[in-house]
Amino acid sequence: MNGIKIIICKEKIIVKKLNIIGDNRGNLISIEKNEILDFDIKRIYYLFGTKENVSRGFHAHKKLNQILIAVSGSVEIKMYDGNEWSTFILSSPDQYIKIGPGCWREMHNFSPDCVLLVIADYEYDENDYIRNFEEFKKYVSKNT
Ligand code: T46
Repeated sequence: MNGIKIIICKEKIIVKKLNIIGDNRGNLISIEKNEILDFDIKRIYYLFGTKENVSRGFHAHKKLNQILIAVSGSVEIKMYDGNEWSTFILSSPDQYIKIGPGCWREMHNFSPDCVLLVIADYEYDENDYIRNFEEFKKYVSKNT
C-alpha cells in the first residue's frame, strides 16, 4: 500500500509523492488502480533522448487524463488551467503529476537522461488535442 503525500491539489492538476519501497537491494515503487490511478489505462508512452534546449507539449486535451512520472532525470512542467499557471519540476521517480482535461501543458528543460513516463486513459487521438493557445483560451472559457 502506498503512503501518498499530496504536494499540489487543484481541480485539473494533482502532484503527489509516492511511497518508495526500499530495502538493501534498492528501491521499488508500485502504482495500483484505485489508489493513484482512478482510470483504466489505455496507453503508456515515454519521452526520452529529448535534445538540449528543446521544449515539448504546447497543447491541451479535451478529454484525456494523464499521469506523468520522470522515471529518470528531470523536466519542468508548466501548466495553465485557464485561470493560472503552475510550474512543477519532476526530478525524482517518486513524484507524479496528474493532468486532467482542459489544461494547457508545456515541458521544458529536459535533462539529457530524462525519461518521462506517461500513463493515459485513452488511446492516441489527434482530435483530442488543442494545439493553439488562443483556441485553448476560448475553449476553456466556454467549457468551465
Ligand atoms: C502530452 C505530453 C506529455 C503518437 O503517434 N502516439 C502517441 O501516443 C503520442 C503521444 C504521440 N504520437 C505522435 C503524434 C506526433 O506525430 O507522435 C508525434 C509527437 O507527438 P507530440 O508532438 O504530441 O508530443 P509531445 O511530446 O509534444 O506531447 C506528448 C503527448 O502528445 C501529449 O499528450 O500530454 O507528451
